[in-house]
Amino acid sequence: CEKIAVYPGTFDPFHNGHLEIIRRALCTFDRVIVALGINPEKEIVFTLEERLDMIRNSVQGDPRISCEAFDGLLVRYTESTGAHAIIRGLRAVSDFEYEFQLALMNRKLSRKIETFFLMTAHRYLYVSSRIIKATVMAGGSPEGLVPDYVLNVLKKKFPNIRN
Ligand code: COD
Repeated sequence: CEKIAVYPGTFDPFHNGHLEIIRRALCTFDRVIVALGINPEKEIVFTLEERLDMIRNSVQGDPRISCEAFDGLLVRYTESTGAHAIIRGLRAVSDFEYEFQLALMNRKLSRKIETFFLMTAHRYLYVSSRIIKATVMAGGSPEGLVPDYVLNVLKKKFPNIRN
């Protein structure tokens, strides 16, 4: 049977750390659904449409990757797709506590869904959507840390970006 995984996040914006996790998940899963959810703790800079557009154009051409937004509980959404797995990326210790809580809460909410963690690639250890936003807002370029399509969107939105 087809092994489907949901990779949920805010993706504000999508970066190469995210992309790398998807690529590695595809070594184990047949299909990955990138799922844009609502994290009430985060202030968003890019609209839902902008974020979907950035992800879709960054993974373009790979039929194993799809992308959509969801409302409500992640586990209910995951069940509705036919997936049994949630993928999360882990950076340093700082991610661990939050990820641990999220995984345990999700397990309490659904026994059918298992969370899988993939450790970040070393070169993206320091990369986060937050640090990318802080960099571009101050006029710095995140070249090499985001897909080319995302870089172009960022340059349009923040014309002050210098290399
Ligand atoms: N390298 C590898 N992985 C990375 C990197 C990097 N450099 N940067 C980020 N990641 C990983 C993150 O660890 C995460 O796994 C994923 O990429 C997405 O990250 P974000 O920051 O875009 O996503 P989050 O953490 O804001 O997503 C939170 C959700 C939207 C998944 C969560 O709030 C949610 O499930 N909301 C729906 C309501 C719900 O069901 N809540 C759960 C019950 S409390």
